[in-house]
Amino acid sequence: MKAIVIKGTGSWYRVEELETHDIYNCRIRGKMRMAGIRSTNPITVGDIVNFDVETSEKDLVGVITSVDKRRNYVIRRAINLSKESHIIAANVDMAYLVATIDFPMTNTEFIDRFIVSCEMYRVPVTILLNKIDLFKHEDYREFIDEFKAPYLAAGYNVIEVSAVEGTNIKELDALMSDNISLFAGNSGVGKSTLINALVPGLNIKSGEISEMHKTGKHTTTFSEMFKIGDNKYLVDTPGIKGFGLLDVSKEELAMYMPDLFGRSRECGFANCTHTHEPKCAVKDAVKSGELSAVRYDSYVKMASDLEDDKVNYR
Ligand SMILES: Nc1nc2c(ncn2[C@@H]2O[C@H](COP(=O)(O)OP(=O)(O)OP(=O)(O)O)[C@@H](O)[C@H]2O)c(=O)[nH]1
Ligand SMILES: [Mg+2]
Ligand SMILES: [Zn+2]
Repeated sequence: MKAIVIKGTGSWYRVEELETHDIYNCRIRGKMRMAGIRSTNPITVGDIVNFDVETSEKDLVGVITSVDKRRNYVIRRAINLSKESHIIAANVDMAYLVATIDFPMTNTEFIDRFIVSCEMYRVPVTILLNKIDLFKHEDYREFIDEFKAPYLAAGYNVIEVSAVEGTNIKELDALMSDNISLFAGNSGVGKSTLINALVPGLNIKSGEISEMHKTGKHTTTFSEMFKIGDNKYLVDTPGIKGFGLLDVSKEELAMYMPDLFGRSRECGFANCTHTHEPKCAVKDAVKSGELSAVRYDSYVKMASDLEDDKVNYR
């Protein structure tokens, strides 16, 4: 039988059978490893799995025997220096990166790392700028527009939303015709609150922001998929502190930043790394203001981290 994984806690997986839509609790048979991926979790939310039913008096239970090939996935280095990865979700139609300009403040390098990783595994990304209700005063407008500009220029959609006041929630809902929408970002940015706003009556747990540190408290602890229509799912994920890149070399990095890459064709050297070389069209574009210095700074930091491979996690 075939099912889609809707929650995984490491030892148990909650799956939905594809035809009957019955929910089964499954274990995995022995040690299962995905070919080529060293991961802390061999099976993730969004995976399509094959399973055998086991007889049980109470619940529907089963044993997962294999995982179908993934169309794409969102993956990050499990922790700094580790060669192991953590797969956040598989078969994702849109990754919504939830960011906030304050309470907590989302670091732009974190955003850029997340986007690069999504580009690598062909996951489309949209940025949601949440808690916009806190920044209504006109004094914030310029800052918000400056924050958004590099991403809009790179071709990403950036939507200002408020989960609390409902700003642009209808518009967001209209975009969710896709199969699986993932919500990711730092703890406390409002991923769970946004999902609650999109799905009235769902009432998943959301948490407070720490007064002291203006950061979230890691309220959501496991990724979980919520069905909101026929083949339409939202995935809530635990807040992530940093994002470590995997499987990308310094030479390849620019390929995954479309705004930079577009300029690199005019660089003087074919193998230009856009750092120390003369006649670099990327650096020229930053100087003239045509390319965002924020994105370029992230590129330089990521490239140097990839080089020494010591601190590739921010
Ligand atoms: N003012 C305001 N507060 C919000 C908004 N969205 C969420 N919050 C608040 O931010 C806090 C954290 O929200 P959560 O939804 O738990 O954040 P999360 O991203 O799911 O956090 P983790 O599960 O820890 O990763 C809660 O107190 C929410 O009420 C918003 O649009 N505006
Ligand atoms: Mg949450
Ligand atoms: Zn260059």
